[in-house]
This record gives sequence, C-alpha cells and structure tokens, in this order.
Amino acid sequence: MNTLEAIAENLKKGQAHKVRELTQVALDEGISVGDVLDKGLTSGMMVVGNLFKENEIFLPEVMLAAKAMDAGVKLLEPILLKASGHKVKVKIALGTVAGDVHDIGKNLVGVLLRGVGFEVIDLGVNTPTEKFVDAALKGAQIVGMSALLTTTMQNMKTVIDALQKAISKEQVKTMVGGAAVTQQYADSIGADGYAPDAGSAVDKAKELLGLT
Ligand code: B1M
Repeated sequence: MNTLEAIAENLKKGQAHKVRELTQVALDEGISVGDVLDKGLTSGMMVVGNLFKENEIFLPEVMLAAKAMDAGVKLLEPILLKASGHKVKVKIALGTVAGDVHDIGKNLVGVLLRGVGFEVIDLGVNTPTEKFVDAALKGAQIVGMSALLTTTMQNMKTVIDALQKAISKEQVKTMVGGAAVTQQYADSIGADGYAPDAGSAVDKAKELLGLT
C-alpha cells in the first residue's frame, strides 16, 4: 500500500493521528499537496460516503472520519495558503446553508480563496439567510454557499431571493457548491456561479469579479 492509499485507509478507520502522520510522510516524500488532498484524503472520504450510504458504517464512524480528514487538512492549510498567485483584495462571505452542518468542503474552498488573497468571511455552518444578507450589506462582493444535503440545497434559493430584495445584483454575486449541487441546479435557482471543487471555486470567483 502506498502512502496515499494508507491515508485513505486510515481516514476510513477514523484514525486522526495516523492520518496526520501519513499526510506529513506524503509531503516529505515529495507528493504534491493536490494529490495528498485528492488521492489521499478526499478519496478516503468518498469511500466513507459510499459505505455510509450502503449502511455498512454509521454516523459515529463518519464523524470520526471527518475528524481524521480535518487533521490532514490542517497540516496542508499553511502550504495551500502560501500557494498563492495573483493577490486580489476582495471580500467573500462563505457559509454552509441553514439546516446543514457539513463544513469540510466549505473550509477547503475558504483556504484556497485565502491562498489567492481573497478576504474570506466564514459564516460557519447552519447559516441563517439573514447572516448571508448582512455580509453582503457589509461589503462582501461574493456570497458563497455550500450545501451537501438535497434537503438543504433549497435554502440556497432562499438566500439568493433575499439578496435580490436587499441589494442590487451589481453589488453582489452568488456562488454555490457542495456534493448535492450541480450546474443545472445552480442555473435553476439563479446563482451567478457554480463550482464542483475548491480549485474551480477560485477560478469561478475571479471570473465573477472580472479578474481573469
Ligand atoms: Co453527511 N451526508 N450527513 N455527514 N456526509 C453526506 C453528504 C451523504 C451524501 C452521505 C451518503 O448518504 N452517501 C448524505 C446526503 C444525502 C443527500 O442529501 N442526498 C449525508 C447525510 C444523509 C447526512 C445526515 C442527514 C445523516 C443523519 O443524520 N442520518 C447528517 C446531516 C447533518 C446536517 O447537516 N444537518 C449528516 C452528518 C454528517 C457528519 C456530521 C457526520 C459529517 C460532516 C462533518 C463535517 O463536515 N464537519 C458527514 C460527512 C463527513 C459526510 C460525507 C461522508 C463526506 C462529506 C465531505 O466532507 N466530503 C458525505 C458523503 C459525500 O459527500 N459523498 C455525506 C469531502 C469534501 C471535501 O467534499 O463537501 O463535497 P465536499 O466539498 C467539495 C465540493 O463539493 C466543493 O469543493 C469541495 C472541495 O473540493 N464545494 C464547493 C463545497 N462547497 C462549495 C462551495 C462553493 C464551491 C464549491 O462555492 C461557494
């Protein structure tokens, strides 16, 4: 088993210490941060998602796996933050929508956005609509929403509708993402942008602001 496979395997078992240790080993072996993230940590988390769906593992195990993922991501964060290109001083508010507590993906999006110089206002999880609107009124030029549940993704539309009432479309753009969300869904709720992963969220944010 190579190091990336070992990361995925230990993440699946919820071994946070081991995942952290192996993440460092992978970096020391010269494996790129992107590969550690995609082929190690995220790949392990996808297996966890599938096992959970098939009722082969249960919520406590998923929670342990999420903690293990966090341990690995924390180690990568400083490197991801340094991997900056063009600096853009713009405020982006980022939150997981109401009713939803999944935050690993949102946090990754935040880290990469910070890495290219965006000022990220993290609104947290289970974020009420008013908090998104308030952030836009306080100057966030993009309001980013994450949702992982088919039952909560509808709250993205609630936020978009509330923003349209509170502030002009020229002043704020909306961006959505998360496992449950697709480009088609984003279009159907009138979101300005959609990104399938954290890397493309950075590109999409720049595109929305005309920075590309
Ligand atoms: Co839950 N969960 N979960 N869960 N969980 C899913 C989402 C699920 C697909 C699992 C499954 O059945 N296969 C399923 C949803 C089914 C559905 O709605 N269709 C599910 C369920 C059902 C639930 C509960 C309802 C379970 C229960 O209680 N019976 C419950 C709901 C709690 C709630 O929110 N109210 C629940 C709880 C949990 C935990 C708390 C245990 C834990 C979350 C811990 C945490 O986040 N701190 C958890 C986890 C870990 C998962 C899975 C296994 C992994 C999610 C994850 O972190 N992925 C997940 C299975 C899956 O997604 N396949 C599952 C890794 C992460 C890097 O990817 O978040 O997709 P992701 O983010 C990506 C992109 O989507 C994108 O970039 C990220 C990086 O590339 N992206 C954006 C994300 N946000 C973006 C925003 C953008 C742009 C891009 O712009 C603003």
